[in-house]
This record gives sequence, C-alpha cells and structure tokens, in this order.
Amino acid sequence: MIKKKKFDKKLFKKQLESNCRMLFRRNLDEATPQQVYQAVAYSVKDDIIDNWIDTHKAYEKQDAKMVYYMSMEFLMGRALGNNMINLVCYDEIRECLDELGFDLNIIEDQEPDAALGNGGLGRLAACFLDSLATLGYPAYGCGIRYRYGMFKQKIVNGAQKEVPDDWLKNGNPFEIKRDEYAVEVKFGGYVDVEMHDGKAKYIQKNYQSVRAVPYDMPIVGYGNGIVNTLRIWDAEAVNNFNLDSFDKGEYQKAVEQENLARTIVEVLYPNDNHMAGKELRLKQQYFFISASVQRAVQKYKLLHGGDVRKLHEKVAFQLNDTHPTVAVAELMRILVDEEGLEWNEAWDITTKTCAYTNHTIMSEALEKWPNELFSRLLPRVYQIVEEINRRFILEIQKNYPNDQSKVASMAILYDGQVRMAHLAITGSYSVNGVARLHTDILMKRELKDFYQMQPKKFNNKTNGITQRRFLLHGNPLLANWVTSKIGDEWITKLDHLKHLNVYVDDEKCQSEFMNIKYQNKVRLAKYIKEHNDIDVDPRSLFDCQVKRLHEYKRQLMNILHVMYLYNEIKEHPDMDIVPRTFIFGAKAAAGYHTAKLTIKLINAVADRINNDPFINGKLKVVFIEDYRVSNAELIFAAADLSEQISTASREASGTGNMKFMLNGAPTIGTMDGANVEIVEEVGQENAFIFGLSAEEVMEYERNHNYYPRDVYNTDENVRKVLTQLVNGYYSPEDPEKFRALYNALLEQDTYFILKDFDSYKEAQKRVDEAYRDEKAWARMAMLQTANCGKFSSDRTIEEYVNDIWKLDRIVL
Ligand code: 26Q
Repeated sequence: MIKKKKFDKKLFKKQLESNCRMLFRRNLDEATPQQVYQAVAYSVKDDIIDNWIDTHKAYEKQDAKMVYYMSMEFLMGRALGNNMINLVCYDEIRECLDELGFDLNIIEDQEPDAALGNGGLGRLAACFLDSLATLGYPAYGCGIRYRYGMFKQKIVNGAQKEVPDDWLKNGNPFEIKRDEYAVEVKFGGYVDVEMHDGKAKYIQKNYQSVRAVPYDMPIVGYGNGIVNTLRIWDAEAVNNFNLDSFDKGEYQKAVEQENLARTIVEVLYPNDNHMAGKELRLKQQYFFISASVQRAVQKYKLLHGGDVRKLHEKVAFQLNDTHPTVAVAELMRILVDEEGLEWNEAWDITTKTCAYTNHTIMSEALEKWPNELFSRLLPRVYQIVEEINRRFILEIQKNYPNDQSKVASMAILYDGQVRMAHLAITGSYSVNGVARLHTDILMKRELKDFYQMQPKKFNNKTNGITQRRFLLHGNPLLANWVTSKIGDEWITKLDHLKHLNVYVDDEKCQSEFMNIKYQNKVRLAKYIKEHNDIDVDPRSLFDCQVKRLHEYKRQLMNILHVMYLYNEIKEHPDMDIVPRTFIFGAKAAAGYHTAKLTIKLINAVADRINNDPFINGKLKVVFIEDYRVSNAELIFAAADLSEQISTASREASGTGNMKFMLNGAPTIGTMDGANVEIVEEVGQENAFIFGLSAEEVMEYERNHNYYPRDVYNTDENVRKVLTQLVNGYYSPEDPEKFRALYNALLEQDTYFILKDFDSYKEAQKRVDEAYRDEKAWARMAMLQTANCGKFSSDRTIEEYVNDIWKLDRIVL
C-alpha cells in the first residue's frame, strides 16, 4: 500500500522560508541557488525524520533480523530528488518551488553526487539499499565516509585530468553524526598472551588507534513510511594531543594517531576491477569493518540480554566482494577474545552470519595481501586467520586425502599471501555470483574446488537496478506515459511493465514512445552543448557506451569501429548510412595507462570527425566529461542503442545494460554477464548479438591458440584502422602517440578485439538497417521496456532475502 501523507504546500513553503533564514540569515528571494537547495533539503529531511525514528523503534520492538550490507563503496548519487520521489511528493514540491519562482531542475543540480564508489559494485549497493527500504526489510548499509569520493574528471586537450571531489564542502544536509556510537579501532603493535584462570588471553599492546564515528544517512522506502540507514564511518583522533606534553614518546604517538585518523578516510581508491595492494587500503577495510562489527555485536547484546550465542538468528553480514572480508576474522576475534566463546562455537556463529558475493573473475582484481603487511597491521586478526587456515587445511586433507594440490589451490594462506576470496568462502554460509553465466563460471572454473567441497553454499543472484531512480526520477516523461497506459504499480513491481506488450504494435503508442525518446535526446543534446560545446542532432541515432574504462569492456573496439565507418564514408561519399552520434562516458583509474590512452584516442577521433565538413553530420563522436550517476540518468533516457560489448566471460553481470533496457534502448552486445538473461527476456530478434561466446574465449585461452596477427593479415578493414593508429592520422603532432594500443592489439590482444571486430561490424550494420524502419524500431524499443521486469533490484533483493538472509518484512 502506498502511503501518501497529505502534502501541505503552505506548510512546506513556511518550512522552506524558515530553514533558509535559520541556515543563511536570508530570505528565500535573496538566497543563492545553492542556499535554496540546502533549504529545500532540510525541509525534506524534516519530512523524513519521524519515519526514520519510528522505523528503528519498530525494528527493536519486533526484534527483527537485520542484514548489514558491508561495502567499501556506496555510489549513491544525489539524495534530494530521490528522497522526494520516494516520499511521493516530488510533483508537489516542484509546484511549490515553481510558485516561488524556482526551477527544481536547477535546485537539484546544486547538489554534488555522493560518489563514494567506482562503478557497478558501488551503484549496486545503492540500488540494494533502495529496494530493501522499499520492500520493508530491516537493513543497514555499512561503509566509509570518504572525505573525497570518486575523482571528478576534466578533459584537457583530450586527456583525462583527475580533480579531487570535495563533496562535503557545503556540508551534507541529510547526514547526522552519531557521536554516541563511536568505537575504537586498533592497528599494529604486538600480541601478548596472559593466563587468566588457566585460560589464555590475547591482548594487543603498543597499538595505534583511531576513533570511528558513524554518520547516518536516511534511506527512504518508496511510499511506505520506512526509512533505513546508510551508516558511514569517519575517523577522529583518539586523544586530543597536548602540545605542552614533555613526554616525547607520548607526543610522537599522538601526532601519529592524528595522522592515521586523517589519512584513513581521506579518499576512495579509484580502481575498478583492479586490486591496489596499498597498506592504506587494508587499513580502510579493517577500519570500517571493525567499527561496523563491534557496533552490530554491541547492539545485538543490548537487545538480547548480553548473550551473543544466537547472533546469527538476528544478524546477517553480506560482504560486497572480498573488500570487507576481514569481517570473518574480526567477528571471530570479538567472539573469542572479548566474549570468551570457544573456537568451535564462535566459528559456528561466524559461518552462520557471513555471506559473500563475488563480482569478478578478473585475476588482477583478486585480493591478496602479503602476510608481512597483514600481520604487522593486524597482529591479532592475523593469528586468527592462521588458525582458520590451519583448520581449513585439515578439512581439505580429510576430503582429499591423497591430493596435496587441493591444499595449494584452496588454502587461505599461500605463497606468503592472504587470499581474501578463500577466507570469504571459508567463513561464509553463502557464496553467490551476480549473473547466471558468471555463477556458472565460478562453479565450473574459478572456484571449482570449493564448489566440489561445499556445493550447497553456492548460488546465483542476478543483479538488478532500481526503477525509482532510473525511470521514475531519470525519465519522468516515459514514467508518466507508462503510468498512463498501465497504472503505476510498476514503481514497486517492475514485472507489471509486461502489460505494455499489448501496445507494441499500436502505431499511436509507438509514435508516443519515440516522441518521448526524442524529447529526451533534445534534453541530452542541450547538456552536451552546455558541457562539451558540441552540436548534436537529436534526430541521429544515439549510440551510447557509458561505464568505467577498462580494456575488457572494449571501448577501444567501439572507437576502432567508428574509425572504420569514417574511412568508409571517406571512400564512398554517397554511402547511405543512418546518421549516428557515438556517445562515450568513462573514467579511467588514475594509474591505468592503456585506459587513459584510450580516452585520448576517443577524443582525437572525435576532434577529427566532428570538424570534418566532408562528413556532413553523418557521424558525431562525443566524450561526456565526468560520467557519474546524475548525468547517467540523462544518458539512459536518451539512448537509442546500448553498447555492452565486453569480451565474453569477463563482465560478471553489468548493470548499465539493464538501465538502458528499462529506458527502451536495445542492446548491441556479446553473450556476457547479464546480457545473456536480457536476451532471454527480450528475444534474440530484439538484440544485436555478436562475437565469441564465453566458452570459445576460454577455449582459446586454455589452448593459447589465438593469433591476432592472423586477423590483421586477412582483414583489410582492421589493417587500415590499425595503421591509422601509428601513422599520425589522429595525432599529426605525435604519430607515435597511440603506438602502445597498436602493439597491444597486434602482439596479445588479450581481449579479442580484432577477433570480434568483423562480427561487431556486421552487428552494427544490422543496427543501421533496423533503425531505418521507424515502426519496427519503435516496436523493438518498446519491447525493451516491456520485458525488463526481471531486472529490478526489488526482485534481486527478494531472492537474497528468501535464499540467504531470511528476513521478515517489517510492519509499521
Ligand atoms: C580492490 C582492492 C584494492 C583496491 C580496489 C579494489 C577494487 C575496487 C572496486 C576492486 C574491484 C572494484 C569494483 C568492481 C566492480 O565494480 N565490479 C562490477 O560489479 C558489478 C556489480 O555486481 C557487475 O555488474 C560488474 O560486471 C562488475 O565488473
């Protein structure tokens, strides 16, 4: 049931006026747009706070089981619009602002994105929180309050420049500091053993510590009065150090602890699908995990008479990849060292509490920490990992008495390193992949030995996205149109979109649908004009690839194909081709040279093509600066074509693919990740599939029998575009500029770009042909929206709840 409090416009305007005066000593009509934003945000917070308190009272009263979603990343984006949407008062507040002479779009644009994440994994966490609150499940998100989030990207002379993301500079209206729940987190030192009543007690000594202080952000459920919490931890120095202190040792320590507190939460590591083996990263991981686990145990004890032995009945920890995996050992430490439980009992509780989600098979993303570093930073936790490992090896040997190779392949401590995935699997009662193909690959290959030993642990949870942000908020025209056709139940039950299927052959509906797409293209064209100063024609086909820049995602293949098209048009000036705008958006990790060079190439190609009068508007290339959640909403809404072209087997799931589909853009893509399931829902004939299958890719890799030079030698188109990488065609000032890309393609082509090129080219040709038939295209576009019900994160969360967490819905 949608709960909609009667919205009192007069009251809201009064609140707004009063908040503005209180915050800025100004009347609304004198306030800057940023000040108006703040005043609106505080007024919306006023409308959230009672429900927030009541929700948590209800959880306690009903003694509800709680999931703690542990994640180094929460890519929340902007809060204001989303909160207004979920409070079901978006239109009313927009009208209020209209009447006061303010444009809500401009007000929303004042808010910085909360970019506490890199890409897919962080955004998934944000979508999950939205669904958990909307479905009424008790949940906390636990993370880090980074002082600087994902860097802002500037494009300077075609190259990426990273600028710090000072997202808190104007304060964060929605957060609340909860100083009363601060806890201490200890690093370093050594472990002493003391005997107490014949029992060994392990005590960490001479450590450094920081004070972890939680900040809470409300997570508003859609129209149900429920408000969950995202709890992100800040670090403060433990002791305010005393400048008068004459004790040199104490003084030194105080300074060090201040530095530790400052550096630990300073910045998000901007690596996506790549492990940065930095000491500070491990500190960050332990910092937020120790704080979150300590607090969860404290809270449980308070509500359950101080006894922790049934913790798993009321608490689940979901580990978002291996990044929070130290939770397994930290919970053991608390149960054994602090609560005095026996090892076996503690292990039983731990392995009934923790569950692990794997998000990648990319080997460079696998987390491994040198024992030396791990044990120096976390001496007691390391001892516990050693004991977990010792017992696990015994178990492996029991299962495979005559096979030492199993110990080598499965041990947690191996080759001087801590293998975090192995710790996560061993310490969890559930291990899941994020799309069917991905989970199959985990079970058959990557984690085969673990799967054979404990098959019941393994399960699939295909990812999803929240339609509240990516349709209702991001594409209001389409959202209203859908509601006018089938009612608004889709907002909380995305399956209902299937009722649109009866309209796909209706010509009037088709033209309404495409007219909305056109208006969204006009909106994006305006954004591109303002931000890139490029004119794009909203009547051209908007072909979009927006995602993190990574070789396996193959943005390079996309731009090579654009180069090929350009050659074709040059050679055949009257060639009949559907005018296209190729839109890219991508951040590269700061130290990832190949990725950064690819950005340069895209911009160089854009420069040349966009300024070639000969092309006459047939091709445009746009690189959208600083791709992030807020401009993503504009791009998905405006897209005609969704590029999901990763090397098969490499993209665990993808979620951008689902956002495009929801907004009516067909996919050009490989049979990878969740694309497989998208095609299953929408039908082969309504997608443009090409390239090697995952099996074929893995077969080549096993046999080492793919030779990119063979493709180069036989495919004239490939030869021509590759040559243009090194003859200065796109870099006359420095012909060698793209040499590294050329070499990588010819010598390894790790991601099968040349191998798949021709098949990609043919798929693009099919797109060109299909787009010419307006009605058929409209039908295909509508089919995307109508058949994407499965890809709601509401469905995903229901599966996590039923199969893994076993939560009860809360009744308010
Ligand atoms: C690890 C160690 C040290 C520093 C950084 C990291 C690190 C950080 C982020 C490793 C990986 C990530 C991010 C991974 C990620 O976003 N994976 C994506 O997860 C999505 C949600 O499941 C999937 O849809 C994508 O397919 C997957 O690539």
